[in-house]
Amino acid sequence: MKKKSPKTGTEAAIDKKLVPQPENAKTEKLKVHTADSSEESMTTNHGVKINDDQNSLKAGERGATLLEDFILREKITHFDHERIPERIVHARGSGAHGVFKLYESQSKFTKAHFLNDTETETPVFVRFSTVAGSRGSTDLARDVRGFAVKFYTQEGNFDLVGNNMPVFFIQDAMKFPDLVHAVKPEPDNEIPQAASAHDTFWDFISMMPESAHMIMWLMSDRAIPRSYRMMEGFGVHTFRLINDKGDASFVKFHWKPLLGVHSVAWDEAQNISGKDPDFHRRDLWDAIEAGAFPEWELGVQIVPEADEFKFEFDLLDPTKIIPEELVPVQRIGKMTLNHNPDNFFAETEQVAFHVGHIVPGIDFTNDPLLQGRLFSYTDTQLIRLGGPNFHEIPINRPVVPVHNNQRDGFMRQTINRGKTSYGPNGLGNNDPQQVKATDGGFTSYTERVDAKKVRARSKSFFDHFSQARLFYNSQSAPEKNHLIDAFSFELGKVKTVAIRQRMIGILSLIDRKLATEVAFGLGLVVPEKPELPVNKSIPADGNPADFEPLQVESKLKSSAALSMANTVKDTIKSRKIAILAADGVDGKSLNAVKAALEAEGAIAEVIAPRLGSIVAAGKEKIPVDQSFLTAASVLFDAVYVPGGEASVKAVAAEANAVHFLNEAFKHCKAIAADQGAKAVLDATYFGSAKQPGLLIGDANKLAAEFIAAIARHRVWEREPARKVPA
Ligand code: HDE
Repeated sequence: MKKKSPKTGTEAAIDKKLVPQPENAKTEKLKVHTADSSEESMTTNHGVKINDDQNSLKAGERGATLLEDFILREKITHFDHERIPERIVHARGSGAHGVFKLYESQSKFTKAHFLNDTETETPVFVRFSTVAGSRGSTDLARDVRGFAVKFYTQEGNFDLVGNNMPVFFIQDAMKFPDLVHAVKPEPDNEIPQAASAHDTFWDFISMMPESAHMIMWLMSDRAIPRSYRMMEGFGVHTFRLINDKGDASFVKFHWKPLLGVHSVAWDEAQNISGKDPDFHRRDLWDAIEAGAFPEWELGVQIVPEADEFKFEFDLLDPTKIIPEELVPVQRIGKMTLNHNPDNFFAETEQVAFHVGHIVPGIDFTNDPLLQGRLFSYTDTQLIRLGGPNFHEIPINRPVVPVHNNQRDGFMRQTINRGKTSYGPNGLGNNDPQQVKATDGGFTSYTERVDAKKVRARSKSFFDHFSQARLFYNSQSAPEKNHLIDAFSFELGKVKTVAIRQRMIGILSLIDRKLATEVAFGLGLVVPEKPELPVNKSIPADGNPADFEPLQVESKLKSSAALSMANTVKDTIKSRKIAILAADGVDGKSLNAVKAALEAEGAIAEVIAPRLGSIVAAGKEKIPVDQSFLTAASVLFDAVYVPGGEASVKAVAAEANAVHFLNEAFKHCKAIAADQGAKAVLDATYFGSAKQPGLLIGDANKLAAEFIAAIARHRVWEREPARKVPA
């Protein structure tokens, strides 16, 4: 049930003094403006009460509008300036408020207060996003998902600005603009929107062997999540933890969703993009509104400093994971998202994340991608949010007071008092004062640096294929098939044959069978010895021989954590199940399954030929949630067809209902039908013969088996058997 508190996350946080208004500012506390608070007077932005908001000021009833109408001009001017530049990447997103609670103190590794104190609930704001598409693009693009978390800690804001994939395309920030230019719509015709399946992306990738590992993740089903609530999150880079003695450890951050990691099928994703491009947004919003709060556990992989060089790969290389078999992920706390934003623009659009927002006890490493990011995030906010005061926007404010000698600038909110805005000063008690490290003042890790200034990359970054292969070897059979299909689709959309051929070369260095399957679909052959295009991604004066990728054979042959098939959980909480019915439905058959599904926390919707209600065989009225016109199979996880002679006849004769079932079958969803509803199944292309995930029987006995089948997410083993495409 709805558990929403009347306050927004930001407002609640302000009330609890978690997000303070600027110190000394005369600004009023934010007021909750709700549609039913009818006593509010309408005013201009300068507080003048408005008498007529319906008509502009004219010279006579039928005359010209007068320039002196300051109320009209203020309103239109504000409207004209409503848009701000969208994020250059991650423009499309969705946010939510929540809390983080630690299980056990991590003081052995870090002095960060929020990772030491198990009593504190740290407020968080999370923004999920796609990367390539514009703000209005579909949620279901094949893409990486952003997973950015702002922790409002007692020592300032810590932002964990991660993705749902643990590695990245490139090793050096220098190449980021090239990568993004390549994946964005092509510059001559601005096609395609939110898609990597085009020439410029694969042209670039086929010449960047370092992206081999990441494109395996991108072509896997991880790139088309079922829900933001069912994605893992990763900090990607290796960071440092520092304890109160100054000892450092390396750390990789993980988010593990308690609902498991699940994806949709590619055909499903493309359909959802048309039927409900806001599918992920809606799913997150609805789940929170319904009180089915999404949860993730924060995991850490900790590597002692002494073990820095113990691995086959370089800890600083962002194209590598630390396999969980080598360093287990310890789950140290839980994040719960429990509050939708009140205003998308004020919160989700204006939130400004930055990998450089760290707190004492956490520090950076020299990962060259991370180092470049440390510059980019402030820089991008300056243009996007219009100036250096974006930290004063409520969603970005820390929960602790801010005092420093920074002043003025566009849209300054704080009204600083006094004469001094410099330090040291004698006129103002030398305030604000610096803080000793022992009292929480931030000090950087004193890493020893003794090096030549060079533009170069370490040889230890040159193994590009072994972890791509590890990923492939770790996938289940259906996951491997989906990878082959995804490469075939994406490269099939590439028009330049030479690019496809280069990609087949790269794939053959990862896995020959994968390359052969993809090449077959593209009408190409796998070269005996692929010619590596490395000479295109080296400096002008570089010797190609010095840049040959290393051919490393990983000792580890597969890693269980890399397959989503190993994350299936025993729950159908918040899953959506369609019930196809019409007048004359057997009410007992419908209600028994509906009640059983709802008892497990699922959402069961009755879909019928028209809205309103249907009349069951026993004459009771059953409310209809959606009609066949508005509902679509791709927006549900499973389907049930209850009995009742007239209903069964009507549903079997309804083309949209039969299509609904055909599609659900093709997308490997659990389907259940009452014994008396066989005729509906016989109208589909798959019929009523015994098949995995197709359950027919008495409604009361069916429910438990149906619930177990839905909890498995998809019946992927049915996939190869699909005959006629729905
Ligand atoms: Fe970002 N990235 N990024 N990125 N990134 C941005 O900052 C950038 C990278 C990530 O919901 C931008 O405020 C560079 C890796 C997320 O608001 C920009 C490089 C990872 C979000 C930027 C990277 C990310 C961003 C655009 C390579 C995963 C969305 C708007 C050196 C660990 C945050 C903005 C949100 C956003 C730059 C690579 C994650 C331009 C230069 C690796 C989740 O500053």
